[in-house]
Amino acid sequence: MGARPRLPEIQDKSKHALRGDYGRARADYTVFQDVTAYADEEQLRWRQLHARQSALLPGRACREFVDSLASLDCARGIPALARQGERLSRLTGWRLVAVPGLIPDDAFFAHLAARRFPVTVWLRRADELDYIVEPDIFHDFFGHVPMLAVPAVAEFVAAFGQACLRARGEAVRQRLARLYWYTIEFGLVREGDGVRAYGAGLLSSPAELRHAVESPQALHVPFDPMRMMESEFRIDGFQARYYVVDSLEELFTQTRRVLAAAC
Ligand code: HBI
Ligand code: FE
Repeated sequence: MGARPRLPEIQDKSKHALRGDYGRARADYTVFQDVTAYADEEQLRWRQLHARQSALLPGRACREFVDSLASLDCARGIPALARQGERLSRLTGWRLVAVPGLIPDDAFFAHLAARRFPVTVWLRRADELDYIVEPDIFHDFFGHVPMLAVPAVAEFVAAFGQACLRARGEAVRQRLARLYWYTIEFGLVREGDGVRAYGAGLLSSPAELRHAVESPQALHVPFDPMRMMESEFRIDGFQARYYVVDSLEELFTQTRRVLAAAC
C-alpha cells in the first residue's frame, strides 16, 4: 500500500465535499472494488438506471455505443470492474481500475495514458437518479466503458492522457480538458441523416441525451478542436453548443496533430 493520497488536491477542484472513501486508496488512487458490498437496493437502482437509459438510446446513441453496451451484458447488476476490464483489454487494450471518485488530474491522466480507465465504485442515491454532481459508477461505466471498446475512441483517449502528461502548465492542460469535455463527455457524431451521441455525459443522462440530439435549442457546430480548446464549458447545465464529428475515426485523426502539439 503506497503513501496515503492527498485529498485536498481534489477537494480544491470540486466545489462540494467529495463523496468517496479515499482513506483506503493506494498512491495511484485505486481501490479494491468489493462487488459483494453493494446493497440489494443499489443493485435494483442500477437495473432501474440501466433500463431507463437504455430505452432512450435508439435514435439518440451512436450505433457503436449501442452494440458495445449490449456486449457488456451489464443490465442485471453493478458490474465487476476487473472481469469487465479483462474483456475490454482483449478488444482495445484498455483495463478498468476502481477509484473512490474524482481523482487529481495527474493521477487521472497517468491512468488514461496507460490505458486504465478510472471507474468510481459508488452508485448515486435514490434522490439523485436524474442528476449527480460527481461521476458515479453509472456515469463512468454505462457512459464511458462501451466507447472504450471502439478502437478510434480508445486511441483518442489514450493519446489524450499521454498529451496531458506531457503538457507543460495549467493553461495547456485546461485547453486539453476542454477538448475532452466537448468530445468524450459531450460529443455528437454524424450518423445517417442525423446526429447521435458518443459522449458519456450525454449517454448517461436522460435529459441531456434528448436535449443534445433532438432539441431545436441545442446548437450543433462542426467539429473544431481549436475552437473547443478555447471554449469554456458548463459543469452544471446543458452545454451551449455540441460539436459534431463526421465519424469516430475522425475524432482520432483530427485531434492527433493537436494532441501531439499540445506540450
Ligand atoms: N477523476 N475519477 C475521475 N473521473 C474523471 O472523469 C476525472 C477525474 N479527475 C480529473 C478529471 N476527470 C478531469 O481533469 C478530466 O475530465 C479532464
Ligand atoms: Fe465522465
